[in-house]
Amino acid sequence: MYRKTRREKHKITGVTIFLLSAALLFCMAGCGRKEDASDEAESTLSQDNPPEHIVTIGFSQIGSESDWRMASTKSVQEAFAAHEGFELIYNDGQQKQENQIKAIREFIDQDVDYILLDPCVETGWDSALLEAKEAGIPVIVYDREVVVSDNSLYTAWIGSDFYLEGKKACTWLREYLQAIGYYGDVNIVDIQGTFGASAQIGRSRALDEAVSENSRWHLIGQETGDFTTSKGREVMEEMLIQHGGNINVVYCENDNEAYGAIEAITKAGYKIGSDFAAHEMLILSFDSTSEGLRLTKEGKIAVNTECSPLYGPRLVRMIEQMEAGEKPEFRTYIEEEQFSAFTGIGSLRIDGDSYFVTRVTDELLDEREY
Ligand code: GYE
Repeated sequence: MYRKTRREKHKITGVTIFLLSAALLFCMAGCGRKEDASDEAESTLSQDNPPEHIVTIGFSQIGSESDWRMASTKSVQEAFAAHEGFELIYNDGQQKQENQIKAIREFIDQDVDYILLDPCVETGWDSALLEAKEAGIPVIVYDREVVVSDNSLYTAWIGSDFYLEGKKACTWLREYLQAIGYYGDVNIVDIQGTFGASAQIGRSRALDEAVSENSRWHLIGQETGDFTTSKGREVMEEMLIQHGGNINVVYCENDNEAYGAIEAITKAGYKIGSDFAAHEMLILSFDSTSEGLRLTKEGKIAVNTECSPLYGPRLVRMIEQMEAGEKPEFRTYIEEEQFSAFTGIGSLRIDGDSYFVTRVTDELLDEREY
């Protein structure tokens, strides 16, 4: 569908250029000229061996801020490299929207066939996506979302339900506190993701809501750790200076922030755990990278809510589908799990649906691809 529209546009431009050039040549030659033998041979040759159509895809990636991100880049690059006929042009946005917008414009100039976009933040894409649309280039958004005034500015989105991820984490916490018989006050700090990113918006919103629904839960600190280990550590250090051992739960919006938070807590002389009277702190995290799961198995991360970065094969399928003239689903959520070393909670019930909580085993760690 999309390719046809694009080709049609090229055809119109091509025909116009051809007619103009033909007229020009005719005038220059005075009365035209006969095709000579070598011209004929050349055109026969190109008809017999039409050049293979290489599908070019401009890939605007956010950056390399986390283990998740590196795994996502690898997954996309490997999946397209494994299929003949695709050429992926990678661009690292260095966590800046302006770089990603610049990349989109460069891809348009290069006349790529598709643009693949993982948007660092949700808003501010309207003009760049409109330019892509006007150039007839379909844009596939994946992982994080874009919020635009006109949804026809992109072709499809595939990603996680970040709000549901947050709800799973908060529901697990509520169940866990009940399971250990803790009914006191819970002081929570939130190390948020990059402001304005879908993953931050959904996960923070779920926590904000859970706090307003549980009268004994108190959100005493909330600051961005930008999804990185170093910023996660820095924010945790500041929170410890401010609140000391009064912090009970640290809600890290990704695994890298959790690595940093654990380092800061340990360095400050506190322990990870749920003996709040002894000033232990409970860590919640998202992503479930292999290092994140290792820490979960050790009990350093109490619950790790999965967010899969393995989009490569899914995106290849989507583009193959479009190459075949089919229209992909406009929105697709991927399914994800939750992991913990605590065996007291087998599953969670959220809005009428059940979600299993998987125990982290060595086999699971061995199989983990990222
Ligand atoms: O959780 C984090 C990464 O957009 C889901 O971005 C992604 C998030 C992921 O940097 O680790």
